[in-house]
Parts: sequence; structure tokens; C-alpha cells
Amino acid sequence: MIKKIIGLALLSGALSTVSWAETWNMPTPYGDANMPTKIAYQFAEEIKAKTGGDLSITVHSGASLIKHPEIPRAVQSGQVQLGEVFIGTLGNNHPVFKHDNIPFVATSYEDAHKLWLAAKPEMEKLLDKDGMMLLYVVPWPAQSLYTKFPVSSLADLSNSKMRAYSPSTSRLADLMGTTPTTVQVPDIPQAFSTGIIDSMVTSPSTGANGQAWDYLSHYTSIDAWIPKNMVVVNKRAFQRLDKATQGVILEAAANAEKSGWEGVVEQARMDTQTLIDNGIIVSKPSAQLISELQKIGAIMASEWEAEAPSEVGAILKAYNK
Ligand code: PCA
Repeated sequence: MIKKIIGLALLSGALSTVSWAETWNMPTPYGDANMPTKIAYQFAEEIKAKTGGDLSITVHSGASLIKHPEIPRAVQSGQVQLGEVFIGTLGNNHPVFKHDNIPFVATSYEDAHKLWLAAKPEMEKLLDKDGMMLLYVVPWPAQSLYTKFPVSSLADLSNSKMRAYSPSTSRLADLMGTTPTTVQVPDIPQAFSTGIIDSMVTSPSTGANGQAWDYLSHYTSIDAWIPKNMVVVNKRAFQRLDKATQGVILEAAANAEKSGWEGVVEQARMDTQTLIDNGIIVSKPSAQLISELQKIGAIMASEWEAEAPSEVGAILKAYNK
């Protein structure tokens, strides 16, 4: 009898240890050289340290566990507990996600932050409907134009094949008179060298990480928008945790978001310098190019608002306040 009781006690002790230390999986889309990925590792480390190892998060970077387009669904279904995604890729799910990729709405980091605060309540409502909760966002450096040739006006881009990474950038490519082609980051070098694309709009970081100097020559700093990655958690997974652990996650998320907004300016400067050091011709856009692009931005902004007047209207109203 006594033996049996001891046996049970040991067994339940062992079981409770197992159920206390949890491991969560966190797929991310981009590789380890990117700031959002570095921040994801910090976020995971902070949570592990502050929970004394009760919750440890395994970061699976570079879409190694789940392909980028499938990450939101994996979090929603609970296949993984949390994950990271580039907000703009969800533009076809709901126009609210497009706030992330509309040219010339917010071109400074300060304005991009303001736009984010304006969009956040609408984003949270959408995610909540899908059983997810927003944890934090990380901004990318401002998006600029990379080409295999100099560009002084849109005419120089006619017949160009431009990379697109979201519904909004496909629309942008159309309006610029180019042919949009969707290419994931790891495939950019190959797509340029085989002539599938000859231009793209992305950050100095993505150009520098992909050694853009190997396959293109010009960078025109149009700084057209400042997009973000977001990290979302499955609501049920989060609610199952005790209050203290939930608090640790929210605190680590706030720290992650802060380091992103604080770090992005210096990241942009360093990566632009890397482009210059490797021989890319970095220049400011001509007045003509900027005015042509701004006209396209205005068209895109009004199309965007017309798609969802109440939600997008709410974002723009909060932003312009
Ligand atoms: N790099 C990512 C997203 C935005 C950025 O700067 C990309 O090009 O796909």
C-alpha cells in the first residue's frame, strides 16, 4: 500500500514537471541576418529567462519550419503557438493589412510609427476574429528602388520586370508600367541573374543581405513606405497560460517592439553604407520620378480607402489627427 502511494506521488510529481515546462514553436519568415529575426531570438531568450525555463520558445527562422505564406494559418489552427509574418502579404485577406504597403502615406519612421498606432486597433480586431492575438511588430528600413540600370523617370522602367512581395506591390508594379513577379527573398539573386526580374522595391537590409551588388547596379532612395513584420500568438494557447507567464510574454513583446523602432534607423544607415561600399550607385530620386511615384501613391491610397471605407477611414482619421 505504502509503496503504491509513493509510486503515485512520484508519478504525479513527474507529470507536473512535464506539464510545467512548455516548449513553443515560433516559425519566422526571414533569415538570421535580419533584424526581425534577431529580435525574435531576444524575445524568446527573455521569456525563457524570466520564466525560469517554464516556457521556452524555439525560433525556426528562414521559413525552415513553415513556409512564409502558411505561417498565419499555422498559428490560427494551433499547429504552432506563435509565429511571425510580413503584414503586407495579408493584403488580400483584408484591406486593413494593406496599411503596411501603401506608398507615400508614411515615409519617415516617426510617421510610420504613428500610422502603426492608428492601424493597430483595426489589426487587433481582425486577428481576434481569427483566434489570434498581436504580440509585437518590427519595422523594416524604408523601401527603395533597386535596378540594373539608372532611373531618372518612370519611362526608364517601361518593360521592366519588377519583383512584388504583396498584393499592394503587385498593384504598384502595374501602375509603374512594369510587370510584377512574386519572388521570395532567398530567390532574389537567382531571379535577377536569370532575368526573371530586373527591378525591385525593398529595404537596404534585404539588398545588403542578398549581396545585391552581384546582380544589379543602382539604388534610388525613394523611401516610399516602411513596412513591418508582426508576431502573433494563438489566443487559446496564450489563455491557457497562468497570469504571470502571460505577463512575461507581454513584457518581452513590448521590449521587442521598442528595440525594433529604436534600432531601425541605424540598421538602415549601416545597410545603405554596405551597398555603397560594395559599389552600388546610391542616389536620390529625381524630382520627376518622385512626382510620378507620388501620383501613383495617391491612386493607391484612394483605391485602398474605397475597398473598406469604414476600417481604412478609421485608420486614416486616427493617423491624420
Ligand atoms: N524585406 C522583405 C520585406 C520588406 C523588406 O525590406 C522583403 O523584401 O521581402
